[in-house]
Amino acid sequence: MKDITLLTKGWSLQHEGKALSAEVPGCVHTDLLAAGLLPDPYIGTNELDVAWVGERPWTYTAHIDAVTAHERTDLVFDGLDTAAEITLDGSELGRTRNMHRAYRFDVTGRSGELRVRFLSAYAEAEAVRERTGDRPNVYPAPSQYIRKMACSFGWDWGPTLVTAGIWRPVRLEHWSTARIARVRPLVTVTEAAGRVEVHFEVERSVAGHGRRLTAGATVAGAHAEVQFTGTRAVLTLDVPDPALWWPRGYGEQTLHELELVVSEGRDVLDVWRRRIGFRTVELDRTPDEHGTAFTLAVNGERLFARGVNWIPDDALPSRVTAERYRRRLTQAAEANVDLVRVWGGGIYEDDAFYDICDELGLMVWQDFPFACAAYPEEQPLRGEVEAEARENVVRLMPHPSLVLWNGNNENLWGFRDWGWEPELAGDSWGGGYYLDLLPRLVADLDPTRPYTPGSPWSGSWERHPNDPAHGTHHSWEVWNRRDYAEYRDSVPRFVAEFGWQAPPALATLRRALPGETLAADSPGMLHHQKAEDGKGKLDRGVNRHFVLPEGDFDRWHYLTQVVQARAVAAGIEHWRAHWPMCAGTVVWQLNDCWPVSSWSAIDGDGRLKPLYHELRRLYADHLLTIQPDPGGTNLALVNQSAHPWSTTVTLRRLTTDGSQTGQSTWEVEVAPRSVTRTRVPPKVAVAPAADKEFLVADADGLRALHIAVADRDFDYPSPRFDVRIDPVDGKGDRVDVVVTAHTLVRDLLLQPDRLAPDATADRGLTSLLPGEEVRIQVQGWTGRDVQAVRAALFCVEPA
Ligand code: BMA
Repeated sequence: MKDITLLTKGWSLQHEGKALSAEVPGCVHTDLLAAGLLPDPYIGTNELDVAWVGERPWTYTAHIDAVTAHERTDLVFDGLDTAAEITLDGSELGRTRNMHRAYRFDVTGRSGELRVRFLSAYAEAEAVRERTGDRPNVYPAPSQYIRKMACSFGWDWGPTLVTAGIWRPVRLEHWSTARIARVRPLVTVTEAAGRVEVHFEVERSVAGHGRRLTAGATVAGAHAEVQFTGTRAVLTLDVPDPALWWPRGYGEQTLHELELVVSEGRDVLDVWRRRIGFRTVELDRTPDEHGTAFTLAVNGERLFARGVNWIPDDALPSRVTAERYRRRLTQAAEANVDLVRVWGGGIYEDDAFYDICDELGLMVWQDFPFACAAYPEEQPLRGEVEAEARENVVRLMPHPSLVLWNGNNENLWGFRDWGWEPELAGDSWGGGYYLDLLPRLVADLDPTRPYTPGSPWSGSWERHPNDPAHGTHHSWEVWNRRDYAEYRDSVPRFVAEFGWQAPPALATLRRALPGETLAADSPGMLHHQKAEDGKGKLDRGVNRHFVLPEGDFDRWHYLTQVVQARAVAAGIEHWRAHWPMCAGTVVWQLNDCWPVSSWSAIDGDGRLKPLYHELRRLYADHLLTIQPDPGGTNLALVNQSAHPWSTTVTLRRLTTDGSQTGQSTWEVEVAPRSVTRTRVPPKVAVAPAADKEFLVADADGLRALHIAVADRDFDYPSPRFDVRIDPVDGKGDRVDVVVTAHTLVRDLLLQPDRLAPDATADRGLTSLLPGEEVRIQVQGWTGRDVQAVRAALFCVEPA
């Protein structure tokens, strides 16, 4: 049986003549941090002072001993970041230049000093650029000349921290006769039968060549065996009536262990195990009267994808543990998200990421790692891209959560629309990867899964790649130049990116910017804002709705977070109400990789922005919304559940002092997976310029509130409310904050981190009518000080 020795201990990092103890997996930054030789790059402007780390070569060393009774010993690196020369006892084992690949070297019978010398990623990228010539890039970074996480070089939400190191596990694998080299389970489901075709390959030792081996595969009670003398074979397992895997909200996430055992006689040589799921996935791209659809269907169930974009959860990605993935993905699931897009400027994530998505029923859309640049197709890059894609497609294909491969982020758009095409003058730019190489590889290796060449993509060069009527669309004009209400001006077929920025929680800012007197434009705030004119866009976003609070940081911070939540709500409410024409929204972005002002719903310290709580409402099976459109005002009820939704809608017109001037009540039944839209009846409608009246709709505990004018033009009363703290018996670390409104209280927010840095609240923005109360569960703070709570509470104030 194969034997594994993990090589996690005994590593050193050479630094200025000293050998620092090194952590593997890890990276130079984490080792220097642990040794106290580097200031935390996430604090203040330290990022600038640590730039040198990415600009020089680094060497890791360890002693290895590969002497065993086995016929073969392989040294296996699951990931090297990035350009490395590897030597054992002074002789070269190999060179690498791709962070997205694993590497295996035959070190049979050898022992001695293992050295992994990393070149600076800049030096490697420059050397490749010399060979291929220059290509356009949205960012100044040379990210397209090296197969390394692109955002390592900086992004519009990320620091420039050019990492190097052994970022994934290393081990020695000792084996004899044969080892399992590659397994591709092709899972299909027809009528009531599941089938797994297990395509596998083995590597044989010299002595193992031509020997008769047995391979046996088992899943869900089905078993098949084959005897073989070559290096590859296929086993087919039929499972009658298998329990299916469903996305969350649609059914169970049943997983079945698939096991492949290769043996010779009674000797088990190697075993491979993964959890698979029985489910089908299709992507409907049929032309119709509106353009070209982009609708995912799982097990035949067409669905509106409730998505978020995922970026690497740490700018030093080796720090992201399985626990951290679980925490973050559970947060996504608890916000009623059902699809996570792994964005192309990051990485193919660790297996743990996809395991957790399998368990939580989160569908995964995986970008190949190409983003926002023209990528040369010359060597050495072409061979790297092919090798990396082959390896990762095979690695990830067992996961039922994986529903879509996507060629790149925004590169088809950039080629056509951002001036690349003329600038390239015929040079390669990656089109051959996205439109030829990658689809061929996916069709060959993983033919049960759909592939799309890019996001956005309209399906044809005859159309603009970002044409909202065809395929995927990235909606960025609104954040960049317009008011969020303008999300309502179009109905794209699938919104794969859109979003609005807000700063992180106050406790996150205080930790990241110690000693700074916080202001919207204080130096640390500006350093931790990487987007072009980010602060200007935040200010203009606030200013369209509120009076920009000059010199009042807390108020600015609250209002930017309100505008972020409202902006994303405007988009999702409108687009979801247009199902099935629009078949998904993927919010930019779920998470952050350091403390920063960004489009994220969860900040760099893991704290929740009000947007996070809003997502839970926006992505629930039942959504109630009021939407203005040029012809009047509509009320929409979205029912994404499998059951009819019968409810009573009460629509009221109220004045700012709380009196009611109109009401209409009616029964509705919304069919499963569908939307009902009703015009607001004229007798309750508010005039387009109404500044003293507003609409409130209630149904089944859901609430929608509609004010026709900008908040700054609305005649808000001075908000008045009582605050009470209710201890919660038996829960030592919890209290309930109960707020009772005496006036209209709009977008009330408790910022729990103002009570204690680690305190959390179970809700975000809440609007109360006079007389209504809300109970906010606060975890991690048990004070009794009502004044402290009042200081952590915000709401909309009259202009
Ligand atoms: C899109 C994304 C990212 C970027 C985001 C916000 O371009 O694909 O590249 O971070 O918008 O600008």
